Amino acid sequence: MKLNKTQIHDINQKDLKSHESDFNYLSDKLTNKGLDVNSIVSKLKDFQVAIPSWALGAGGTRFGRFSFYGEPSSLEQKIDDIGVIHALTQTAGAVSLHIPWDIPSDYNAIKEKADALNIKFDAVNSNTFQDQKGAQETYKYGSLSNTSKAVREQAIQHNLDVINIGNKLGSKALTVWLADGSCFPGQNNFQTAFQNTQDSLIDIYKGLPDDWKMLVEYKPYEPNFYSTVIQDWGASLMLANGCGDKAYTLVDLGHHLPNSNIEQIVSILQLKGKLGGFHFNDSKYGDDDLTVGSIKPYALFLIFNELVYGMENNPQNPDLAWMIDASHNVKDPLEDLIQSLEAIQEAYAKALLINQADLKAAQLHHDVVKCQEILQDAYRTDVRALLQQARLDAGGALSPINAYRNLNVRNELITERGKNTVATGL
Ligand code: LRH
Ligand code: MN
Repeated sequence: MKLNKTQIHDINQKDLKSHESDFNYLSDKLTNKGLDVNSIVSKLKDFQVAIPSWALGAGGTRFGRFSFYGEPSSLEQKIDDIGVIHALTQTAGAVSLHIPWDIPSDYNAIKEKADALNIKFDAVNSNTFQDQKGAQETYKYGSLSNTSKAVREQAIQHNLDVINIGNKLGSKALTVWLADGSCFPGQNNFQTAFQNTQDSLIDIYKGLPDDWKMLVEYKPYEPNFYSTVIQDWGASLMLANGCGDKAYTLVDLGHHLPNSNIEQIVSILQLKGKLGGFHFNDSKYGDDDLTVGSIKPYALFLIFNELVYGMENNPQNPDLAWMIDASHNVKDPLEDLIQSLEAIQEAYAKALLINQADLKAAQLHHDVVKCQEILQDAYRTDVRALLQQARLDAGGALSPINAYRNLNVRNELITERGKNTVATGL
C-alpha cells in the first residue's frame, strides 16, 4: 500500500479552516511572547524519528500475542508500512533494523524502495539475546560477557556482521543491547562479566568504520532478574569511555527503575558529550514499551527541556539518534506508532517554548516558583497547531490517525496480505 500527496491533500481540506484559525491564534500568542514561530515549525519539520523494524506487527508477552492481521511478512512490506506512517506524519523518515530479524535479501532493491519513500537507514541493532538456528554456541548464559571465549567470539563476530550489513545500507551506527546478566546471587562474578563485556566491545569497536557510532544501551533487568551486566547509565558510560570517542550511551526510556530522574541522566550525559540516542516509549511499571507520552507526558516534556538546553549549550555532544522502541499488544501497530510520533513532536514543541534565558535567570535568583511557572506555562500550551503546520508544510496529514482511518489502511493491508501474515520481531 502506498499513499500519495493528493489523497492526503484531499483529506486535509475539511480541517484546513479550523487549523488556520488555531494556528493564527497560537502564532499571535507566541509571537507576542517573543518566540520565532517559523523557526519552531521548521525544527519540527526537520525532526525525524526512526521506526523500529521489529514493531510493525503485533507485540506480545509470554501470556499471549493477538494479531491485527495484514502484518508485514517481509522487510519490503515493513518499509512500505513505514512509508504509510511517513506519508501521513512526515516525521518517520528513517528505519532502525534488527539483525537477524530483518536481513535484506536484495540490498539495492531495499535501498531503492526506502529512497523512493524518503526513508533512511538509522542505527542497526545486533541480537545476541537469542540463539540462531545452527549456531555453534548458545547465549543462554550470556554473550559478550560469557565466561566462554568461544561464545564471546561468536557474539563479537555477529556484531561485526551487523556493521557490515548496516554499511551496505548507509547506516552510521550500531546499537548494542545485551540481555547478559544473572537470575540468582552467586551465578555470575560481576567483575569478570563486566571486564569480558568491555574487552568484547573493544573488539567490536575496532571494526567500526570511522564515521560510525556505537550506541551502548543499558537496562536494569529482564530477561535476567537478579543482575544485568549493562544495568544503568553508569555502566553504559564506563563501557563507552572504555571503547573510545565513537562510543556513546543509548537511553531507552523504559529501562529505568521506578521514579528514576531520566531528565537529569540525559542532562549529564550531554554535558559529558556521551549521549548518543534514544529509544522512545512509555511505561507504568517495567519495560512496558507502551505508546510514547501515554503514561508520563510531563516527564517526556522535562526530558525534552534538557535536550533543547543541551542542543543549545553542549556542542561537545553529537547529533542524537532518535528512535522509537515500542511493542503493540492491544493497538494497531501503525496507529500506535503514529500516536508515539505525535507525542514526541508535542514534547519537543512545548520544550521549544521555554525561554531558557528566563529560566536560567530565575534559577540564579533561586526563584523556585518562577522556575516552575516558566516550565508549566510552556507545558500547558496547546501546541498541536504547530505540529499540524509542520506536517502541512511537508505534505502530510493534519490529523494522521483520522487520515489513516479515512483511507481504511488496515483493511486495505488485510485485503492485500490476508490474516495469517506474521511480522518478525518481538
Ligand atoms: C531491550 C530493547 C532493545 C532491543 C529490544 C527489541 O528491551 O529495548 O533495544 O534490542 O528491546
Ligand atoms: Mn530499546
